[in-house]
Amino acid sequence: MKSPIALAAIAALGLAGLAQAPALAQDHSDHRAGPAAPGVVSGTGVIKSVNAAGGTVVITHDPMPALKWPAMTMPFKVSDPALLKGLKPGMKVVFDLKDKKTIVAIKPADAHAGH
Ligand SMILES: [Cu+2]
Repeated sequence: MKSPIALAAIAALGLAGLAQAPALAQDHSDHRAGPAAPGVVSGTGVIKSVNAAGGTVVITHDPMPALKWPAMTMPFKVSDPALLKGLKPGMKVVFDLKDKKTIVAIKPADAHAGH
């Protein structure tokens, strides 16, 4: 007959194994493709047109896996029309998009652009 101590040890191991599963699941739920700011994801694309007065910009953006968006051409609002200063059609840009609709940061993707 097995000792009560051995049975307790086996039970404890079993519980430890069960307790680990949710902990691992939690780690994965914390994974995020985008940056830390809530609701903001980064994207890249090419500017099609700029409407500085209206505070909008049309971008042919690359796929954005964080939003499950394929590549497409679409208009975006910018949080501040000043963000559009110096941007021209044909420019490759990187941008931060908040709540899937408002660009809060945008700049040429080429670090040497504008030099
Ligand atoms: Cu889009």
